[in-house]
Amino acid sequence: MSKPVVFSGIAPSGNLHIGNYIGAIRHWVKYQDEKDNIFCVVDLHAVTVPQDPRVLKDKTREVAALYLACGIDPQKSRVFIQSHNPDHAQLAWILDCVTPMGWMQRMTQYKDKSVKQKEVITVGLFNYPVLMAADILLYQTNEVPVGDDQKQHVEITRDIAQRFNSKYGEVFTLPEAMIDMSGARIVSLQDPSAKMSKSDPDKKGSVYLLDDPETVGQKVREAVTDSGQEIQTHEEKPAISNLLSIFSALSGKEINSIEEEYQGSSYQKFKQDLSEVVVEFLKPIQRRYREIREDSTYLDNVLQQGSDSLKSVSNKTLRAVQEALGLG
Ligand code: ATP
Ligand code: LTN
Repeated sequence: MSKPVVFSGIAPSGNLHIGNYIGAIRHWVKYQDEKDNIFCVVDLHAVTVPQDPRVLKDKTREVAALYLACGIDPQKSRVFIQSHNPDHAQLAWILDCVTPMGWMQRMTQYKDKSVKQKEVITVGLFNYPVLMAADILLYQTNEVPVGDDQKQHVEITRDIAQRFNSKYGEVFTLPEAMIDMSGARIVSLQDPSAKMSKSDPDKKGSVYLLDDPETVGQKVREAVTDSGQEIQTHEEKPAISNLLSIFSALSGKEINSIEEEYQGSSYQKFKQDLSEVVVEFLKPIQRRYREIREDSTYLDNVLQQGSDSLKSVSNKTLRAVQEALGLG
């Protein structure tokens, strides 16, 4: 039997942080052997908000190198850059033409981002979920491993696929979001009511995968805490609960056992140990990252092979779509 097709991606719109790792990348790595994996650097999504062109090119390679440094193995997974395959933009246009405006207007990420956006809000930002649907549907994806914030986008992808299939015939596989509830929403170290986010202008809210040990120590030390003393997961203690989730995800220890270990300890001691856990976790990733970035031919080859091998897959879907619509 063939393996389930997994597709996921991250936009190179800023620095990757431990929320991206805990909510998404670690699950990609974990199930690599059991699935047919496709991991994309979604640069077309990044340009839905203004980007500096020189920075974007470099960030795109940085994100790809971080996928590999975190454990994505090009022998087991295909890694590529979205804009290297024009089928994504082409299918997105067609899906734009079958997606009702009202569906997009309900998308919470669009509502959040359009409020924060200081410059003009583009049609691209509004249509973002349709491009995401195209990414997923092009490869007849079964599973989409993402953090909690992307659930709504995967649901709309299913709705778009269903609408297309019922109007024009069964072309698309219906994908499912794979969301592991532990660590699906890591929150900002400065504001536990907001998720940790690449685009947060407050850099102290996020621990980036490429932060040096001193910066990690400082960010963890300065992380906000809740009233009281207990180091325990509780809905009234969102800041400490978040630090416990991070500790657990990056150390591999169960939350219960961490709570037991720190019973009666101070926040200060807990934070000190947490920063060590984070630093030790990041060390090998940063080392591999530097090796990969030093050998740009290797990275370029991986990305080229990824997109070359996927074009025949996406093209097959696109042709079926064109045929179904009577295009050409
Ligand atoms: P941006 O601020 O540019 O929207 P982001 O930091 O929110 O970026 P995304 O590119 O939207 O990150 O997300 C990439 C992947 O990481 C998605 O699967 C998303 O669900 C997951 N993810 C992002 N932030 C978190 C978080 N704070 N906790 C858990 N998962 C997250
Ligand atoms: N919208 C996603 C990034 C993304 C994605 C995808 C994730 C674009 N296309 C396809 C999974 C599958 C985000 O995390 N902001």
